[in-house]
Amino acid sequence: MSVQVFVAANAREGLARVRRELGDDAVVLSTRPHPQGVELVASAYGDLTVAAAGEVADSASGSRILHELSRLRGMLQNQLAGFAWGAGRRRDPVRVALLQTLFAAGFGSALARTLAARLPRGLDTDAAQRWLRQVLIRNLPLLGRDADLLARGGRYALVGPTGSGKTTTLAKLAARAVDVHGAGAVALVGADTYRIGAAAQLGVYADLLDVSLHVADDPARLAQLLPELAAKKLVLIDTAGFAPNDPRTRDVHALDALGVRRIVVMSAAQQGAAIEQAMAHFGQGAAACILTKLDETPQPGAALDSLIRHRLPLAYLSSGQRVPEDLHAPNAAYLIDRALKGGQLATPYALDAEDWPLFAGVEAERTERRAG
Ligand SMILES: Nc1nc2c(ncn2[C@@H]2O[C@H](COP(=O)(O)OP(=O)(O)OP(=O)(O)O)[C@@H](O)[C@H]2O)c(=O)[nH]1
Ligand SMILES: [Mg+2]
Repeated sequence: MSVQVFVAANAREGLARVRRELGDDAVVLSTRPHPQGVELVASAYGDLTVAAAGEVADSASGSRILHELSRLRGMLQNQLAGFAWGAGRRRDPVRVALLQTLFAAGFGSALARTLAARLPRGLDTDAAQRWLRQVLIRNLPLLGRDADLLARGGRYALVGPTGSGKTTTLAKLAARAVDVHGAGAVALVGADTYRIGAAAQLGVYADLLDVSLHVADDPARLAQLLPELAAKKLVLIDTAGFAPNDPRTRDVHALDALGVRRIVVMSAAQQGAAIEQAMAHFGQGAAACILTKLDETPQPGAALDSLIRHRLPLAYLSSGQRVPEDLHAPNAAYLIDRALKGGQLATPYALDAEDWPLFAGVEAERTERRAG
């Protein structure tokens, strides 16, 4: 086993040298203060394995030693990551505060890192937070007034995960369209023939609004139906909700071939990973997104993050169950302010001061490794 001693100005630099010379899997056996900074005793991981196999007759105790070493290695790496975080915070406190703001508000690390890397130099903390707010507002894609789907009309299918609010949102859109174009210009099509009660739910709205209602069990029937509805200014198609990885999501993409534009209906109350998965399945090639359940969402950061990264324009917001009242045109400043404010909520999921060094220290280590 070749054990080497490294002396460096600080722990982060020492760890970087250990990795450079002994590889990413190197095990740091001990650290202690040194007049020139810090002394690290380290060994390449492979050497350890060989030594353990050759020197330790009892394989059970050998594996215990390896296990113990690996535990120590984890502890030390966490500590070093903490040092790295401390150093990073001292060196660039404004950038670190910006990352903290984004993570706390539920934005993902990909967007947070991209924004932190573009933060102009020389800003103080307040100016950086103002810059962040402006950048987020500017980058949140909204459907422009000229592209308003109700004013322009067309054929739209509302797609998205189960229970995201597709049918309720469709009713809200239909009610508004009736106000603008009259009941005779609007048609509803039920393509949800999977869920019991789906057709009845749509039928209630069609009766209330006095608009025509049609049923299309499959894409072939929809292809026949659409020419019959050519005179309608707006045709709204209610689709069945699927889990994003359900093979039936193929039906959603069959709509494109019929010239039907997709509107993704997404609950902002879902966790980021679920939003991302749904966006990957329903969002590609979609015309717009409608975010629902804003009223049930203390932290809409993850949903906004997804729209920003996928460049999918937001057409409307839904913030309640009432038809048609709870549908609103989106306002980027309002949404971003809500998201940033959501980051200040004290929830059991918020990282507290002691968690940050570990979390962000690992981030700093990773960034440094990539840069090196
Ligand atoms: N709080 C709140 N509830 C909403 C909102 N939009 C819809 N809902 C409720 O969410 C539930 C599901 O709404 P639906 O419109 O049936 O959802 P869906 O996407 O059509 O559901 P499936 O067809 O089963 O996939 C209903 O109880 C709605 O009233 C909203 O913005 N806020
Ligand atoms: Mg539905």
